[in-house]
Amino acid sequence: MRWDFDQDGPLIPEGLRAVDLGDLPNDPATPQENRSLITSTTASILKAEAVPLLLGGDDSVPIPFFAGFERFGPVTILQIDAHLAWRGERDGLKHTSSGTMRRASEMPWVARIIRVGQRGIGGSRERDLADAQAWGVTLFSAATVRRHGVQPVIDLISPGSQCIVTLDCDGLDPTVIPAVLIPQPGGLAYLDIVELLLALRSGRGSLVLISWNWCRIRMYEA
Ligand SMILES: [Mn+2]
Repeated sequence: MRWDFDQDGPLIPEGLRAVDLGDLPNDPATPQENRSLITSTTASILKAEAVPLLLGGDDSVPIPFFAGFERFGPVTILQIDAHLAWRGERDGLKHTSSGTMRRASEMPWVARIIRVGQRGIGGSRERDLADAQAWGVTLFSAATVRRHGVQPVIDLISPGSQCIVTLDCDGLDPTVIPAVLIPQPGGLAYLDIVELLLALRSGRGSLVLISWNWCRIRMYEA
């Protein structure tokens, strides 16, 4: 058994088992089929009362992942990202990495959205920010986290709520993960993420799920 110093415990606690389902088929006929496959796979894992962990893709991949929770809500989404991702559409397309959280906000089973790590121009337009705030999104910019740590974020998550954690790698500082599409200095530290996840595991969220998006790998919508 491997000891994990971040958790101050075993890497995988007793009674839990990690199962690798492998890659989903990566040659769907259409982007819509690709999204449907992510949604149906997520829903079937939840139906089996397991915790889905999605790795890979760009930051549009969480949209069909969130869609898989339709019959398993209400959920709180904790998103760590340098960007606001609240664009209505980009180049006429709705399911892009620029609109991830706006799409999430349109899902009735998403009760709350908490965002952490925004910085720089964050890919955001002023009206997108106004829309996000009007919806009720709570934002903790990277500068706010640097000033106050992650405890104010943890305090906002109701104990026992179902929480989806979605981690866009560009939310972390590029000295931690440089292989993202648009590296931007000033991001969260590795241990900020560890602290957030451990707080959720210890009873704040009854369900912790991570979609870990390597922004370097693009998933295009036709
Ligand atoms: Mn991002």
